[in-house]
Amino acid sequence: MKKNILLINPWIYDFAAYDFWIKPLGLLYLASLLRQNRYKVHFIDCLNPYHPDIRREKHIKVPKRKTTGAGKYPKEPIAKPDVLKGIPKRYNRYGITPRIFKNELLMTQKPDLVFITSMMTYWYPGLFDTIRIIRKIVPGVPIVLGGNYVNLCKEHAEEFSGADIIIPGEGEKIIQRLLNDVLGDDLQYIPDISDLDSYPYPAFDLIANKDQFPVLTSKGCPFRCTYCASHLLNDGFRIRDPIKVVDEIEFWNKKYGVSHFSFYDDALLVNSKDRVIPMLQEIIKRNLNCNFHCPNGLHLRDITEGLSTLLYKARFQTIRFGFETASTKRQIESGGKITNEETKAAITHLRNAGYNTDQIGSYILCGLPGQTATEVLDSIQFIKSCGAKPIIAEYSPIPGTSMWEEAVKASRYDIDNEPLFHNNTLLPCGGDQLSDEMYRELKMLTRQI
Ligand code: B12
Ligand code: SF4
Repeated sequence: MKKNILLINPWIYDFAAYDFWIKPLGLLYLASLLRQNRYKVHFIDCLNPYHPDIRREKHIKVPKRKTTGAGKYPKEPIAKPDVLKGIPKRYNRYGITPRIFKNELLMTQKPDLVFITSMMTYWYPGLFDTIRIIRKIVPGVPIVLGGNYVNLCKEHAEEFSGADIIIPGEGEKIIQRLLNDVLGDDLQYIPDISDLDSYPYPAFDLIANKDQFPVLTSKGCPFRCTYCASHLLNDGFRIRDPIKVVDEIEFWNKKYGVSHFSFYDDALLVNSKDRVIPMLQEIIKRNLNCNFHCPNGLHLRDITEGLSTLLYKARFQTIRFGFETASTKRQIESGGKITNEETKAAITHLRNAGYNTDQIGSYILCGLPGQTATEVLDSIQFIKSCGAKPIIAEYSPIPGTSMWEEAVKASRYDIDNEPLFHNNTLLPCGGDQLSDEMYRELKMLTRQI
């Protein structure tokens, strides 16, 4: 009989969470690989906003969703963890209710192994609750935990998560050894880590909400920005064949009629001549009836007149850039990924190609160690003057990044020992020069035309 692996996408517990095209892509890649190796997989998505039983939960408001696949999650208020008690904001569980989750577990055939993923480091309370419930309902089954929280806070996960096996890094790299150690199995198919096109497509059939699908055309990033963890999460910068990416998009479009796709790349536009340009040309040539979104910050430097026209023609509707700051000093010190002149030129190209202000969102980091409100204000005004929309991205300090030591010193919380304080909502590194009140004013300013 085939062995059975249960995959779980855990809850988010946070002050705020919005489904900005969030899907557990890494876990779905692993699901597909397991299937290719003849395992039976079952998936429970604690974040499924469309679970049919949600409507029966009288205390839960059924969330509004957009046709693009973004939207609100079902949510219910829960008690804050002790260390967050002083924060005057509601804390919520986002996703299905514990009752629905328990029912799902009870209805599932007893697995041989559980795989659970994790995303933000400060979302661990939802993850731990998920693990506790799995333990109770399916006792004696080994629970394997991976994903970003584990990659960035391995010791914390080992000490507190309650999982049996903690696996940092890309799952594809260790899956052979893991399944051999735990189940005594030898895999027949292992992808070549250096060739992303050797990976089977993610198991999107497992997700209920086939409203939009994420796409990866690469892993990693050639830059090393001081605040970013990309290099800690990926084994170098690797790219896919752009035509094979379009094959995948067309495949999902034909199979499920999915017409919205979001790119999860860290560096979608880098080396555009060999990657994104042929991809866009192919999308246009095939006349795919799809819309594309880039919620993750793109590199403005690579935007030219020609690339802007192609993006527009290929129906890239949501454009988000990682601009971060207009301070030349900080731009250089944090890695030099962009200058103000390049930003201005890129936005002009996009506007000339047909994009309006609202479609060109530019992330501005707020709450970096030592950052003043004036720096953020200047950045907002600069982006507005270029004709784009400023969007504040509150800084979340990440262990292992080069800015980490500085962040630990600047933070008003013990971020070194408590991942809950990495939460961007807390503006953990915002000091006297960027108080909560100043932050609110800045945020208001981004909304004014
Ligand atoms: C796409 C993305 C987003 C998307 C949503 C993606 C999602 N699925 O949720 C959007 C744009 C919404 C987003 C938002 C934010 N993000 Co983000 N995001 C990413 C990004 C670029 C990719 C994640 C991803 O899906 N990768 C692709 C898949 C294939 O990889 P994976 O899930 O990690 O899975 C692999 C391994 O982890 C492992 N694995 C995973 N699960 C399991 C399970 C088992 C059992 C095993 C063995 C292995 C395993 O194997 C998988 C396959 O190789 C990461 C950076 C990165 N490169 O990872 C940042 C990242 C996770 N985000 C980050 C941040 C800071 C944010 C924001 C706070 C930014 C801001 N200031 O606004 C917001 C917060 C969102 C919120 N509060 O709701 C930080 C993490 C911060 C933290 N403290 O944890 C990261 C690391 C980026 C960074 N700056 O360094 N993000
Ligand atoms: S360019 Fe973007 S993804 Fe790359 S290191 Fe800098 S912030 Fe991270």
